[in-house]
Amino acid sequence: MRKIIHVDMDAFYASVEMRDRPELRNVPMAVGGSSDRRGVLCTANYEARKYGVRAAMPTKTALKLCPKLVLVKPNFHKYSEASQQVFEIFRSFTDKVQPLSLDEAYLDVTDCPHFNNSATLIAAEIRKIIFEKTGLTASAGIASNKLLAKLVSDFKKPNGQFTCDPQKTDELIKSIPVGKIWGVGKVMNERLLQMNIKTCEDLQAVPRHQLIQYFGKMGDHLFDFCRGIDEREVETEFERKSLSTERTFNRDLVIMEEIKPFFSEMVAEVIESLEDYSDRVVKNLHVKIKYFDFQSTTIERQLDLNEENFWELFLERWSQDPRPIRLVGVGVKFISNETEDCGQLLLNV
Ligand code: TTP
Repeated sequence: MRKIIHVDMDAFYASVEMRDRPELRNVPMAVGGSSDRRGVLCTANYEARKYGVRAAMPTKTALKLCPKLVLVKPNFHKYSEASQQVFEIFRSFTDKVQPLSLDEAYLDVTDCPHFNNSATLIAAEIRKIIFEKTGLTASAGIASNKLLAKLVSDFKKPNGQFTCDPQKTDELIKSIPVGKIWGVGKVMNERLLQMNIKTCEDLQAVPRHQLIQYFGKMGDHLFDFCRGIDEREVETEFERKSLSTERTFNRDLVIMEEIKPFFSEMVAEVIESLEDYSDRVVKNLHVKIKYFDFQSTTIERQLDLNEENFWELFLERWSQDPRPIRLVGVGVKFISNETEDCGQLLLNV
């Protein structure tokens, strides 16, 4: 049986800011863009969350919910520095670390010799060292697989940990809402609710073939996941699938001359970032448009990498639905290094 720890830093960006500015510690605060420039929040501290303030919320809405909210501009350099320190600590315990984001990772400690191989004690030690070295708190979930470890790492948040006792997994998983299961997004959750399936116990009543019929390959996983079974390994090799950048405008734009200069900037940024990926082959150019009503659309095609082509793609998509634009993004998708994609490419030639 594997021993997996899921570590997740608490209110990460906000905690870094509170660490560095003590006056922010006991007030509701959030990290994000300002309301006059139509910013959104990256995250909020727990004080602000009491008012319903959440990550990804427009700053304007957050200020309505909590007028005293103190807003702090993000400083990504600081977050990335803290993240590097945290990942160094993870890697001092095991090589099998799978990052999920700057502040979150799975660790496979099955073969870790520390603390007589007790994953619970290893997790406590990791959290203790993180606090000593960075001044930040983390929470952890400890279990026999990734699915359960991630599910339970929230149970004792903030600054706590929970170990999923293998004897009690069957009981624990039954009451978990299906929306909490890895891979169940908003749409699938709604479909399940329409079928009157709210918890993993409800889901357990559906035969595997039926789940496959409804949800394809994910249905196959769901059958196992709702029983707390997950064979996925901690993946240490990360293959980037795409590279992109985007701009949110200060106001909604419809005039092409106003939008075009942003393309020059964004394309230059993507081309510069690509220098770090000289071993990768670009498959498609990709353009994203988000309208004033937050509806998004994308277009991608195999074209040469230049500003003109991005612009043409943008015009093609926008002319099909020419409404005011809130955000545009450009990027590239890479060809996967895995053999199946190469095979596909050969067939296409
Ligand atoms: P999360 O781990 O989702 O959240 P959190 O660490 O702020 O809080 P929690 O204690 O509930 O885990 O995200 C990690 C960081 O990623 C977060 O501090 C800011 C950033 N982030 C965004 O920039 N935008 C987002 O929409 C989200 C969800 C996170």
